[in-house]
Amino acid sequence: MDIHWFPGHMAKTRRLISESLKLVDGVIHLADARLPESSQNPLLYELTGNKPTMLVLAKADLADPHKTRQWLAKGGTLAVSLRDNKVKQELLDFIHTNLERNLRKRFARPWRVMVVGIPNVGKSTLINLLAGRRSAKVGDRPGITRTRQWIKISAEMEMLDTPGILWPKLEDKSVSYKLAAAGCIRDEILPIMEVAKWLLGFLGEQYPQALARFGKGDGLAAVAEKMGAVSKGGSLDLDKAAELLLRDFRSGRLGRITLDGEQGVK
Ligand SMILES: Nc1nc2c(ncn2[C@@H]2O[C@H](COP(=O)(O)OP(=O)(O)OP(=O)(O)O)[C@@H](O)[C@H]2O)c(=O)[nH]1
Ligand SMILES: [Mg+2]
Repeated sequence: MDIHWFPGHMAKTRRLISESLKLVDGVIHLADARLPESSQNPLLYELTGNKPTMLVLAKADLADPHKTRQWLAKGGTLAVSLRDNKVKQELLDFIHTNLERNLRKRFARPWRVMVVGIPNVGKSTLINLLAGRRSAKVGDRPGITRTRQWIKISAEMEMLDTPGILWPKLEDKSVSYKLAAAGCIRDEILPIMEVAKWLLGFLGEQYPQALARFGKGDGLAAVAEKMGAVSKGGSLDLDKAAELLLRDFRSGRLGRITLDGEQGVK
């Protein structure tokens, strides 16, 4: 699979990030703890160049804690649940330490930090958590933030929220499935049935307990049966089953699952 796509708003975001770079002291590259490797956008590393960049993994509450620990063992990265207000101080300390370590000059003005990442990872949620108010629009689908927005975090820090951006060519089939399963690619880009079948295969191999409630039946048909996905005529509705399976994966109802292997192993 070679998905060639780069919607106009992502090309615009690429320009916007490049132009904003000179205004900021550092960059938070936000990725998803369920795909700590595949959700890091290589295009963003290219764009941000040697600007001090810190990697933060959001959605740690949905990820396999064992794999997250393995992943963090190298150090330098923070994994958090942005649903938990208690991580606010930990995040602020992480950001301050990173900026102070990487910047020789301390300006009289507040720190300026830009938050970048693929769609739907939690960029706006992170900013709202730090600001202590809902300044940035948040939503459980990709493409919520449409333009850049400066938000005051405190007297010492301002943050720039940016729209999510992917890279122009999704070459690796399994990366595309992972991004789609985690809700970072709109459901229209990849057929939902294909994504759900891939997820079933992955879970069957790596997290069989997540599928236990569907019984020993076969694939999506078993999911449709157990979840009552039946069309008007009474036959099993596999599209609906695919949708329900993905919904349950994304919300954590299937358990805490990480789709990437150990660091460096996809
Ligand atoms: N469980 C869980 N959900 C989270 C976490 N962080 C964000 N979310 C949810 O993820 C969804 C996307 O969050 P946003 O903050 O809108 O993501 P974004 O990166 O700004 O997305 P775009 O603006 O579309 O690029 C929302 O439903 C959030 O509530 C987290 O740490 N854990
Ligand atoms: Mg956003």
